[in-house]
Amino acid sequence: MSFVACSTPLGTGGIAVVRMSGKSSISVLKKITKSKRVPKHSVAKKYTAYDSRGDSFDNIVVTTFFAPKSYTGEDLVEISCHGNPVIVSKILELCCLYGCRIADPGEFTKTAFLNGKMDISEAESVSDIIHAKSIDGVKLGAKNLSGGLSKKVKDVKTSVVSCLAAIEFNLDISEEELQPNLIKNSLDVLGDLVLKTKSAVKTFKSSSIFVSGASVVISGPPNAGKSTLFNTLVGTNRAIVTEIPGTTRDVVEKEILVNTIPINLKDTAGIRLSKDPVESAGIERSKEELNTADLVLCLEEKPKKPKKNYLYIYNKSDLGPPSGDFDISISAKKEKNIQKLINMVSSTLLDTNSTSDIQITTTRQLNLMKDVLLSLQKARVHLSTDFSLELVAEELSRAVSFLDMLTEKTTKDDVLNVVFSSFCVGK
Ligand SMILES: Nc1nc2c(ncn2[C@@H]2O[C@H](COP(=O)(O)OP(=O)(O)OP(=O)(O)O)[C@@H](O)[C@H]2O)c(=O)[nH]1
Ligand SMILES: [Mg+2]
Repeated sequence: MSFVACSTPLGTGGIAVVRMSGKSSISVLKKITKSKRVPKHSVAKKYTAYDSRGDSFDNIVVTTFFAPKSYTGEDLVEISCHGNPVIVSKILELCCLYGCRIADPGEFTKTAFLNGKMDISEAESVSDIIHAKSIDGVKLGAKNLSGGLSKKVKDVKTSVVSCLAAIEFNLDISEEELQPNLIKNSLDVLGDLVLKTKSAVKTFKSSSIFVSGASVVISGPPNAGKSTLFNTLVGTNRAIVTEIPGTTRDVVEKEILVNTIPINLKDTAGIRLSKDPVESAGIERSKEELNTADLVLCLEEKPKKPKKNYLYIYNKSDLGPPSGDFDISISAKKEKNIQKLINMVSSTLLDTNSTSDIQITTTRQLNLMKDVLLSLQKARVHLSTDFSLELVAEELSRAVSFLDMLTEKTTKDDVLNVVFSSFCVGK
């Protein structure tokens, strides 16, 4: 059965686009437009839309794509109507009346995947392109959509397969007759692959930050200047600043770009023992935020055991120099050293050492890449310690199947559900 959805956000706008995919799409279009002609492939054409009583209600522009040369690989109709939710609802209602059903979230892309128009990693990158919170995240999605990730993963797979072939060729041969340099050559190849896979795993943090953004929490004792720093970084007087300790209660958030990195900056209540139930509730919220933060801007002295994702900041430097150990000294009020702080934030978040030509963006890809790494590491251990070629071959085959899962053309239903459930209806 054909399916239909509005592909643009619901609400009022200049135009809205309704998409329909499946065998009956063209006949449904003909009924709505009272047209007898078959439309041309990939050509936009003006029509009048009629309701079931025969009353015209909108002028629409329709682009039709015939199977298999469409996004979904099926007949696909894109109706651009005026962007009034009432018109959109009417068109959806008519499509359903004439034989369509409403699409599930991500069903257009899922259908494209099932029809072999893209592999699973390319389908995932469609979601990245739509949801990325920075232009770098969009660019990464676009690169992976045009096969960037798939190609690199296939290169890794080719190396693993040729290593596996050499090992299997030597499986039934006695130790003395093994191909010369088999162990050494295989160890070299595996060493390279382990490094490559390790750096791919490391890219997840920065890639996913570009796509989904990072949570950066400002914390510290009351009156330290957290809200002042928040306002300075955000560029507006968003949070209330007073000289009274315990001013901030609720978490105040704002999405901003820091050196092109999308971050969700959060100002929190100063942490102290308080008898005031409202302040205590705010302090509890501060603590919850600290547990899930990617980075904490802590307006406190560095403890003996500094935390990895904390930057320890000395504020109010305009009043005098710091006496303890801090990562940086600033004045939030006088805007001193703020650019230096911004640079520290971006380099800490992005971990500039993690560069790789394989850039993964989803936790599904991350877990598979970690499985590949583990199998390669185990293969390397067997090859260098117990020389068990059977076990090496087993681990390499496992690595190949994990690599396949990264870019598969056909995938199990449960994986499909995970991938496409994050999509919006109409994509
Ligand atoms: N001189 C100086 N004063 C500052 C600076 N930053 C903040 N202050 C002052 O310190 C006081 C407290 O600032 P806030 O930003 O409200 O402090 P806070 O950490 O958010 O406080 P709570 O919300 O109560 O936890 C205000 O009077 C600010 O004007 C600074 O860099 N220099
Ligand atoms: Mg405050």
